[in-house]
Amino acid sequence: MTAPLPRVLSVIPPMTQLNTPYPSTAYLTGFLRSRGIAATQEDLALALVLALFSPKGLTEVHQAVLAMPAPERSPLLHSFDADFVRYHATTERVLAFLQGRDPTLAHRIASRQYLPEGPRFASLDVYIDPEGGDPLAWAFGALGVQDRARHVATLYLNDLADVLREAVDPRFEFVRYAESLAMSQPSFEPLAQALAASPNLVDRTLQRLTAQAIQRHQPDVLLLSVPFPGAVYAALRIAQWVRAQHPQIRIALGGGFVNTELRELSDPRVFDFVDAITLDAGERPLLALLEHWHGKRSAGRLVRSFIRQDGVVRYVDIGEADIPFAEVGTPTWDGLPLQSYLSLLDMLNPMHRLWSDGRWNKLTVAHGCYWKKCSFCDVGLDYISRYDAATADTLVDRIETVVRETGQTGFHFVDEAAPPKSLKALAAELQRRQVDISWWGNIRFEKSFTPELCQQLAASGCIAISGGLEVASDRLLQLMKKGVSVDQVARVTKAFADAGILVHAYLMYGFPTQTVQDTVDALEYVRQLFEAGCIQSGFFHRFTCTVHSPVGQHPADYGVTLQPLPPVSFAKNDVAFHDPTGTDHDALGVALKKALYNYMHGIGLEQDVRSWFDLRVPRTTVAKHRIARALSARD
Ligand code: B12
Repeated sequence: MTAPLPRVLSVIPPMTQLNTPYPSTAYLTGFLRSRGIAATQEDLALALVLALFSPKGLTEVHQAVLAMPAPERSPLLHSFDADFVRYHATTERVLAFLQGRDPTLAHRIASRQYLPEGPRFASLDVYIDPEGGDPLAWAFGALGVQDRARHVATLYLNDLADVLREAVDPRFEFVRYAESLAMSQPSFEPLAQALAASPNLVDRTLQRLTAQAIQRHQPDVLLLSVPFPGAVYAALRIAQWVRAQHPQIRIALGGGFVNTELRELSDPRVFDFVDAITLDAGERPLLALLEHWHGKRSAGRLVRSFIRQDGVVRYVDIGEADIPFAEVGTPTWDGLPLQSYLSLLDMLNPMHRLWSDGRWNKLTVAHGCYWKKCSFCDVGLDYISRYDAATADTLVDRIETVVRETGQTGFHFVDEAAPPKSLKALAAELQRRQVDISWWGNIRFEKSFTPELCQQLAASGCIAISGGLEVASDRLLQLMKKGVSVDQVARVTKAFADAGILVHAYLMYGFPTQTVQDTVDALEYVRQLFEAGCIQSGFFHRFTCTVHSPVGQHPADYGVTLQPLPPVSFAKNDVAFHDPTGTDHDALGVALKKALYNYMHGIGLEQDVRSWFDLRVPRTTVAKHRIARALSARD
């Protein structure tokens, strides 16, 4: 008599994001169910925040504040204590409002007479209406009461998160938790020490939620998904508790952080917490693990999995092929509390809000990247290198299934770079089937995104697009093998903007050989792109060299030398480098971010870009109407 198939529970550990579930558990649960395996899922990231910010949770936080000697309490903690009754009385209503369950409360929240206001509300003081009118009218107009209230409620939650950080756990954030304990940490020691420490209020709350989840699902196998370094500590706290209370449950770890940083894992202590750690796409390794734990496959025949044998870490991979993308099944959000996600409004920018506001379904248009050449990217890793597309038919089938299941029609396509050909076919199939959705995603600003294609994508529901302009410099874009030019990016982004699609540009600074002049000129290009209405939002990332990227693999080709890494037994990803160009990117970065923040609020676009720099910089060499000329060339 064969043993029943295992019951599998997939968990998103704290912290990833609050407005919609990070999609990995939905993907894995959908895949396992398509193979007849009993699979369920839980989002303990959202559950933790809802518990800590509930009236009961805030009372526990308040007790932690009161336990601190008064002289040690900061003004924030004093004002929290003074306003505690108001916080306790309002938090449940605010969460319900941010979940969309009590929209009429918006009027009271927006009045700013209802909620206590802490230091985070100072951010509102920068807005002054020249006529002395409503300083926020530029953002919300006369009727935008829902969004105005959402912003006020978000500042209220940010104040409470600051209190939690000061009184309970400085490592806590809404989108990452104790990130530094894992991010590029060559040794497991920092994590081992943190996990050996006695649990604080956050840990105890997470334990309670884990116990309830285990009770609810009675799993045989627990899958912990860690997409980012900011989810590792909590994942191991969950594993620690499950291993102690339910040693029969098998525990596996996987996800973006693992796939990028744990490829040279050798510290056996990690397996005091988990039984197996898999690399890259999870479908195939998972089937192998489940068969192994079901006694149907030997450990020697696992797929891309780290296990511990005789106290030593072993990497096993018999090389079975991955499940084709067209056969990984349709993600399911079944089991996740879709009505409980919190739509926050932090940054007052129409594009930027998409990352924190709205319960978006998440899907992938194609596995991997069709370009996979950019010098700063992990082009050698499977999530980039293995390009595997599905037909538009399959994609729209998945979309229709997800809409039927969730009742919601918003989609964030999570591709590294969605291929224009697939997006064109997808748009045509959506229109042919008259499937109405709203969607946004990431692309390369390549020339095949013609004005006609952008119009068609808009007609198929595309509302926003993000893409990499990186350093706006043709020399550096060439060195990066990005395959685009500044003029081309201007024309493509304008085509999207003209089609009514919001455009966000990923910007970079600090790339090898980048000079001060390159930086000033790049900012001038960005200024002109905002001025011409090509882009509405952007984010300046400091270039980080990773060991898997072409820069990390062939530093000499980029004129830099890598700093030696200490011996690695745990995580390896970022690597420091020396660039003889000697540009002070730290100082320049401050100016770039300040300018961009203002440009995104429509401020300072007429100013000479040198005015943003606190240090002396040369005048730009970019002609005043360079972007305008590039656009007229298009016409
Ligand atoms: C979309 C995206 C974003 C979006 C949205 C993020 C979100 N919260 O949803 C934005 C732009 C906001 C973002 C931000 C960041 N991102 Co990002 N992001 C991505 C991207 C491109 C897709 C993520 C996704 O949805 N993938 C689809 C899911 C289904 O894939 P998956 O999680 O990998 O799951 C598969 C496998 O890993 C495996 N698996 C997953 N879990 C498990 C568990 C078990 C037990 C098993 C067996 C298998 C398994 O099976 C799954 C199905 O095949 C990935 C790269 C990628 N292509 O995956 C980077 C990526 C995850 N991001 C990364 C990083 C670093 C970040 C930031 C921390 C950057 C920063 N410094 O701010 C922030 C974090 C912000 C946050 N907390 O949200 C890194 C993480 C790697 C690392 N070093 O840890 C990645 C891998 C890219 C990279 N190499 O740099 N990101």
